[in-house]
Amino acid sequence: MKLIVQIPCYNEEATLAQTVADIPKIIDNIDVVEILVIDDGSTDGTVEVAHQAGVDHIVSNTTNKGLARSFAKGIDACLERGADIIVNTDGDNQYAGRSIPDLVQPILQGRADIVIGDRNTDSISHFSPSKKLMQRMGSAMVRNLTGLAVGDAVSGFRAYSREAALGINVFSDFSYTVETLIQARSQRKTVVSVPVDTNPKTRDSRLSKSLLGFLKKQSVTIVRSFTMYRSLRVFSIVSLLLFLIGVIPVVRFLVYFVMGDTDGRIQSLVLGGVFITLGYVTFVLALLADAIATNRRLLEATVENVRKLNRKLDDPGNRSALGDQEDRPMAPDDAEEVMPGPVPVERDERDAASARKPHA
Ligand SMILES: Nc1nc2c(ncn2[C@@H]2O[C@H](COP(=O)(O)OP(=O)(O)O)[C@@H](O)[C@H]2O)c(=O)[nH]1
Ligand SMILES: [Mg+2]
Repeated sequence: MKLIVQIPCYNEEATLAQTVADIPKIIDNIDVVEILVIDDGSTDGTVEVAHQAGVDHIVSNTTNKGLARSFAKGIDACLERGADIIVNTDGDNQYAGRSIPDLVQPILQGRADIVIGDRNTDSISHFSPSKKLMQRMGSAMVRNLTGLAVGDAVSGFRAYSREAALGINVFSDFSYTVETLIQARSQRKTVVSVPVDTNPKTRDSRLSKSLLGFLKKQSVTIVRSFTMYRSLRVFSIVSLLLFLIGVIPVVRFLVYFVMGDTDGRIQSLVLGGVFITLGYVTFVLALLADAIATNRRLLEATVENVRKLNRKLDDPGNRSALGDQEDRPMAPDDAEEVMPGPVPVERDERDAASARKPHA
């Protein structure tokens, strides 16, 4: 059982060494603990510090690409390096490394696919009352929308089983934390929360500088994720609201009409007609969006399977099972015999992946 702890870092030279030092190297029921740093185009000495700290792998973005993309790149790199469990933590040593064994426990016990480290934000003394309120509101919103029992939805301290990691697709530039939870719900993954410790503050949060900015960005992520994963429900609700708004003036018109008074009531009819038409169009949109979402689920399942096949081909044992087949160009007919499905593409991707050398 291999655990890889990934640390997305953007200019974290001051705190990275301590973060790495705090990660336990021996954990019950885990054979190997490795550390992977994702350098997000840092301009300070982050990479040197990572080397000195003895991390096992470093992957780098050429320029700063933001946390969400760095997170996704890290997950891919960990899978490529054979991780059975992946833990994500911050480079500012915000989360206590000693809580990692608790975080992976539910996955080791087969009780969870994803484990979220709950910081109990109310008890953190350096969080301002507005930040605490923001965290509470954000988590309550995600709980209500997804039905997942998570106390700290925006916590970056998480553990993913290999199976859950294979299903991750991050699209938003800002918050992968909320997006991956909504996705996990749609993929019927089991998400559990465990209490974790945090360290004293080392620096101000760079991601949530202002309350309003944070709320705005989180709201956009939530709305985008919901229209993507729960499109039928979202658009149907909007359609029903428009329809009901339209019915009121139309009924008003009809009542007056039956009473024989149509003078000046035609506006109600026009207004009602417009809203009812909009409601109908939105309902058609709901059906279309649902059809697209079904395709999306199929694509996600395909991507997950392609990733699994890639990892299988990365395994030297499986490679030797393929024999010398893999050393010679594979004709499409041969490909069919070795493994049904998209084998030629798999080989291309696998070769491209193995050509990429880890920096460590
Ligand atoms: N702010 C910021 N953090 C990044 C970026 N890329 C990677 N990170 C890392 O993301 C983690 C979370 O950032 P942090 O400022 O601690 O956010 P917070 O914990 O949500 O308050 C840290 O380990 C950063 O080094 C980026 O472009 N901007
Ligand atoms: Mg942090």
